[in-house]
Amino acid sequence: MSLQKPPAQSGSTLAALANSPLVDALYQQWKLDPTAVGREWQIFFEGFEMATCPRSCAAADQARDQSKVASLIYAYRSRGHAMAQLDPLGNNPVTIPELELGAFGLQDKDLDRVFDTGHLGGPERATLRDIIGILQDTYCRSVGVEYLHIQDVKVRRWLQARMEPERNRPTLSREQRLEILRCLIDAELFETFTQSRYPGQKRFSLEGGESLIPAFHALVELAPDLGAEELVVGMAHRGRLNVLANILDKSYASIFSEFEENILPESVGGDGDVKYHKGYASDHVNLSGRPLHVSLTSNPSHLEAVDPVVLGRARAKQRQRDDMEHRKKVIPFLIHGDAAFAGQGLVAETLNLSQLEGYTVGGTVHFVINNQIGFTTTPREARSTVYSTDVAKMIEAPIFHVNGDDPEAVVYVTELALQFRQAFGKDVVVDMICYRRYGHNEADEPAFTQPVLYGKIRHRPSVRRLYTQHLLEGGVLTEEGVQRITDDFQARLQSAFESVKAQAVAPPVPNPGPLWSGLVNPYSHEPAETAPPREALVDVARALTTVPQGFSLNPKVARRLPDVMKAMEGQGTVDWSTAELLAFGTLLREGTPVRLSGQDSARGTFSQRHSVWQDMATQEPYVPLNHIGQGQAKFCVYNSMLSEAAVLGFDYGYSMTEPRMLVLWEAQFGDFANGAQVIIDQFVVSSVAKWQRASGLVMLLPHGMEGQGPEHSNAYLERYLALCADDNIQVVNLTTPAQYFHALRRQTKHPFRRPLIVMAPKSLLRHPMAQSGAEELSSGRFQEVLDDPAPPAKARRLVLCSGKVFYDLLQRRTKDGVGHVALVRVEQLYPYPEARLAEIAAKYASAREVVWAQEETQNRGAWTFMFPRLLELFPKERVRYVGRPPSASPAAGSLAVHKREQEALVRSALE
Ligand SMILES: Cc1ncc(C[n+]2csc(CCOP(=O)(O)OP(=O)(O)O)c2C)c(N)n1
Ligand SMILES: [Mg+2]
Repeated sequence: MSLQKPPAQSGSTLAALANSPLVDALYQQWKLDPTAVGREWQIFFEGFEMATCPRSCAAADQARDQSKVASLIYAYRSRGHAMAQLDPLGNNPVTIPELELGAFGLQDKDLDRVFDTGHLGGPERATLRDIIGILQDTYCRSVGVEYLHIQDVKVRRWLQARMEPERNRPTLSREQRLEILRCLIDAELFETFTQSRYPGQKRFSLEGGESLIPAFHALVELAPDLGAEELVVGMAHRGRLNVLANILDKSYASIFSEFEENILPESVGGDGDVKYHKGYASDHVNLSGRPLHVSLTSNPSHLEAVDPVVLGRARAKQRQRDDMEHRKKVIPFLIHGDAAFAGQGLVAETLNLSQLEGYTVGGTVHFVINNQIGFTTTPREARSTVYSTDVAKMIEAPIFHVNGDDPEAVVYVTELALQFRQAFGKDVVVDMICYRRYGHNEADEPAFTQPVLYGKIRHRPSVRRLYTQHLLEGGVLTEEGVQRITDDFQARLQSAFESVKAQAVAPPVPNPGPLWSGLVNPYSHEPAETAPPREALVDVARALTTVPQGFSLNPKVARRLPDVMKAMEGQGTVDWSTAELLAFGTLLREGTPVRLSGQDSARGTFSQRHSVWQDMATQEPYVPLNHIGQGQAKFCVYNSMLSEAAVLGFDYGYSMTEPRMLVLWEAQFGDFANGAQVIIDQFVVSSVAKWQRASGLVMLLPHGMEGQGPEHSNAYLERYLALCADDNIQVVNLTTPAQYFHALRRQTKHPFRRPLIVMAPKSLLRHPMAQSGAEELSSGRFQEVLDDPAPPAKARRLVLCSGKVFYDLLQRRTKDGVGHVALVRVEQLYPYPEARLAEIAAKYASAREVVWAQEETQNRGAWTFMFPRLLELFPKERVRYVGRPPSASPAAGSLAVHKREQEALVRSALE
C-alpha cells in the first residue's frame, strides 16, 4: 500500500510533504521495522496512522495480530520443547529463532497489548507478555512436550487442559515433597552403600538417573487409584537392583547375598542368570490402602527383547482379570535406555502392536532413562534423530521430555503419562534426560572416551543433594530432618549387610503362582491321554460344517465340508487342517481356550485352515469354532502384523503367563522365524534354565523341500536341534494328521509345560496319503516314533527319516516293489526318544545297513543331531547318510534341479 494522500481538509504543509517520494520510502521502511527510521519519524508515522486509519482498519490490524498470536501459541505448543531446560548438564538453548517475536511479525511493543488466549489454559484475555509467560512456563522449563503429532484433536485438548492451567508445574504438599526426597535418598544411598561394600562389582548403578525411583514410586501409588490391579514391568540393567530394592521391596539382604562370592546360582534350582536380569514380584499397598501387584519380568542382556514379552504377559493377565474390554486393570510399564530405544528395531515393532486387535494391551507406559550415552556411544552416534524417542511418534504417543534433576517434574509427567494411558488406552512416553555418573558399569572408565563430559559430571551435585537444598531453602524441612532420614536408611542397609556377612541368605524361590499348580514338573516321555470321546469330535465337526442361516459361504470352502462329517461317520479320512481344527475344537469344548497368532493365520497361508469364514456378500466374519456349544472356551485367532520378533515375543510372553491355554505362533514360512531368533535363543529355549519360567508355546514352522527355491523351503530344523538340552523344548516333524492332533492336545494335557517346535507341512496339507481316520483321533495317542506300517519280513536295511520325505520313500518302495527296506519315522526328535528307538533297533537287528534319509542338505536337517545318537544304537560302519550334499543355500533355485536331487536321494535310500 502506498502512502495515501492526506485528507484535503487537513490542508497542512506536513500533509503536502507526506506526498513526497522520500517520505513514502521512509514510511515503507517504518512499516517493516519501526526502529529503522529516526525517533521523530516514528512519532510522525504513528500519529499519521492513527489519523488516517479508520476504525475498521484498526480492527483488522487487531485481528491480524491476534492471528499472529495464535500462531505463536501454536508454535510454542509445537516447538516449545526445543527451548526447554531439559539437560541437567546444561546444554539448553535460551531462545530459538522460531519462537522469537519477530518470527510471527510481532514486536516488543506488542507485549503489553491484550489478546484472546483461545484454548490456552488461564484467563480468556491476557497481554502477549502473559501469554508467552504461560507458554514458556508450560513448555520451556523442566518439561518439554511433543504432542502436536497426535491427529485426534480431543486428545490434544485433553493434554492441554492438564498441562497449561497447571503450567506443567503442580503444587505439591509437604508430604509429597518429603516422599520424593525419601525416594531419592533411598536411591542414592543404595548405590553408594553397595559400591562401598562391594567395590567394582557390576550393578549398573542408577546414579545420575535417581529420579526414576520417585517417579516409579509415584506410579505404584497412583495406579491403584486409577483402577489398576497389576503393573507388569520390563526393564534393562540400568538401575534394576535399585528398583528391586526400593520399589519391589526385594530385601536388601537378599540382594547383597548375590554379591557375595560364595553364592552358587546353581544351588538354587537352576536359577542361573546374573542378578541384574532376574525377575521378581511383590504386592504394593498404596496410601489409600489399595493393592497393586507389581511384577518385574526376567530378561536377557539383549536390550529391548523383553518388550513384547511384557506386553504378551500383560494381555494374558488382562484375560485372567477379566479385563479384556477396557484393559485398565493390568498396565505394562517398560523402562528403556536411550541408546537401545533409538537403536533396536524391536522397539518399533513392539510399538506397532499397540492398537492391533489381537495384541493391544490398552497402552504401555514407557520411561526412558536417557543418560545421554550408550556404553561409550554418544547420542550423535546412536541415532539420526534429535530425540531418542522419535520412533514413538509413529503411533502418535505423546512424549514428555523431562529434566532428571527436577524430580518433581519427573514425578509429575510420570503421573500424567499414567493418567493418559488410563484415559485413552494408548502408549505414552516419558523421556527423562539425565546423566550417568560413572562408567557403563562399575568396572568401566568413562574418561577414556568422554573426558570432558565426565569432568563436568564429576562436579555435578547429585539430584538428592540439589533437591535437599531446594527443600531446605523452601523451609520444607530442616538439616536434622534430612539427617534422620539418611541415618535411618543407612542403618537398615548396614544391618542387612551384616546379616548377610553373618549367614548366607537364601535367594527367594521364584513362585510361578497358583495357575501353575501341578504344572511345574520335569519333562517326561510318559504319554498323555489325548484322545477325546467320539461325541466330542462329532460336536466339533458339526460346528465346523454348519453354515449359519443366511450366511453366504465361499463355494470352494463349502465343498470341503461334507467330507468332515463323513469322516466322523467312518467313511473317509481327515486331512491335516481338519485334524488341527478338531484338536482346537475338542480343547475348546473341554474349556481350554486357544490363541493362534501369525501372519494370515485365520485363513492359513496355504488356504488350508479357513478358521474364519467371510460372508460373500457382507464380508461378515464367522468363526465356526466359537459355535461348538454352551460353556465352551473361546477360540482367538489373529492375523498378526508382518513381524516375527515382536509377535513371537508377545505370544511367548502370553504363553508363559497362561499355562492353561493353548497358545500358538505360526510363521508364514519357517525360515522367517530367523527374524525372531533373539526370542528363540534368549527366551523360548533358555528361560527355564535361566529363570525357571516355563512356557507351553507352540511354534508352527512350515518346512519341506518342495522346489520353491532357497526361501520357503527350510525352517532350519538344525538350529532348533542345536539348542536342545535339559529337555528344554520339544521338536517334532510329523507325518500324519492324527499325530499332529495328539501333539497339539498333549501340550495342555502334560503335567509340565515345554515349548513345542513343529516343522509344519506344506504339501502334506493336501497329500492323499497324509490322512487319518477318525478312530485314530478318538483312540490313539502321540507316538514319538512310527514304526513301518508294513515292515518287510526280513529287513536288510533300516531307513530312518523324519517328516515329509517318508511319503516319497514309501511311494517309491511300493512302486518299485522294494522288499528288504524298513521305513521308520522319528516323529519327535527331541526330547530324544531313546527308549523307543532302542526297541526299533532291536526289532530290526537283522538290518546290515542303517540309513538316515533326509531331503535337507547335509549341513541342515536332523543329520548332525541324529548321527552321534545313532552310533549309540548301531555300529559306525553300518550307519550311512542319504540326502542332499552340504550347501550354503538351503535349497536349489530351480524346480528341475530340486526334482533331480529328490529323485536321487530317494533312489539312494532304497537301492
Ligand atoms: C541387543 C544388544 N546389543 C548390545 C548390547 C550390549 N550393551 C549393553 S548395555 C549397552 C548400552 C546401552 O545403552 P542405553 O540403552 O543408553 O542404556 P544405558 O546403559 O545407558 O542405561 C550395550 C551396547 C546389548 N546388551 N544388547
Ligand atoms: Mg543410555
